[in-house]
Amino acid sequence: MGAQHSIIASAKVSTETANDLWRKESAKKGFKAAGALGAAILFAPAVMLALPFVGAYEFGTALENELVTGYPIMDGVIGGLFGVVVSPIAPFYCFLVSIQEIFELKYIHERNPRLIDRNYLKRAEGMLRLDFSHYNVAITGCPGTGKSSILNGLLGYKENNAKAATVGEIETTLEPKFYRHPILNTLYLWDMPGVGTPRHPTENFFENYCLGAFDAIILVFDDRLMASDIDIARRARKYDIPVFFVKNKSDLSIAKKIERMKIDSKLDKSEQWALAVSQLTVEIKDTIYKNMQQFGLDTNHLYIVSANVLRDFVILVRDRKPVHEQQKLIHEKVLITNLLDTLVERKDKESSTTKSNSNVASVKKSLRKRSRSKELVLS
Ligand SMILES: Nc1nc2c(ncn2[C@@H]2O[C@H](COP(=O)(O)OP(=O)(O)O)[C@@H](O)[C@H]2O)c(=O)[nH]1
Ligand SMILES: [Mg+2]
Repeated sequence: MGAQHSIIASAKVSTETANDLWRKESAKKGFKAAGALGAAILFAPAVMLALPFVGAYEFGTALENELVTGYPIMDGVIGGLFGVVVSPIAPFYCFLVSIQEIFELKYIHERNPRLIDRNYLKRAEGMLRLDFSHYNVAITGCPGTGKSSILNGLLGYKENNAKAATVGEIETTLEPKFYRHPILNTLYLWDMPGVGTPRHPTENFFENYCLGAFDAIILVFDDRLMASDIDIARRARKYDIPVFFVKNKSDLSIAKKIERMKIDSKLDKSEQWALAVSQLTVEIKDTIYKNMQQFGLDTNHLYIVSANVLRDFVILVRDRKPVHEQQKLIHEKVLITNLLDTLVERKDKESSTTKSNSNVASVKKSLRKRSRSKELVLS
């Protein structure tokens, strides 16, 4: 971990955490709210004073057939009185309008899958050779968090397997590369370069690699969620791409906790493990889960895993061997199940809506070179 930190630091990797980003954005919002309040206080008296005159003018100058009383002067008086009656609510109205405008409340839950059009998909197809007849899942996150290890884990490959993605303490993945799943033939896992490095800055990452064209994104992180992770998750939400938040290296976190527990000799090994897992879960709830809530992200897709445990589990399933209790699974199994369920559901949804010419599914369909009907089944 120490060596890794020094390499990362020397490579000028972005170190802004989700907490830093939250503090920065909260401060900005605070300033904006103060501005909105100031504007409401400053301009409300002017609006209050103007309303009777505006009312009198609007009512008094109406077309003849729209006059209420038939006499412009009488209507003007009614309009003026109406202005007087509604003027007390002017400050509240001003405040609401400014708050809404400033915070852009209308756009908070914006989802716009139509951002992905034919050109976007064509770009993804041309640049990455994305094949839309398969399920494409991008594995992304900061450098060194274990993206390539998670990928190998999902494929059931040990590091020494010739087909495995390269794993290491330095930035090893410089260009996106896909790996076909050996059992689930329709599943392509993409090992993406680390986000937030000088070579791959956060701002352009999502668009440069057309992440909106993928079927799902696995966002891998270690101890902390970073600002770049939030950036990717927010953009993914806009494109309506499901994101799986994967806290990796849980084996290391647990080992550290057990080390601290050693004094308590009354607990046996599996009890110590269970206690450490519960402590880790509480920590994650207080930190990562909270970050996700703060930024309005889907907390249902937060998983605590170890790439090594994930790999061993996939190998057991592949070889049809029983999974023993010693396997020490946390969310490894549920991550796989939920990922596959989400992919299948998404494809089902897309194929049931292919009628509309402009939607993603029909564009993808038209770009497909060949169709396959193999089922995604992990027995
Ligand atoms: N103990 C442990 N080490 C891991 C785990 N995942 C990755 N690593 C190690 O973390 C380092 C970086 O892993 P890598 O997959 O290359 O990270 P990437 O840069 O995000 O692709 C390597 O030394 C891996 O062996 C894990 O779950 N547990
Ligand atoms: Mg890598």
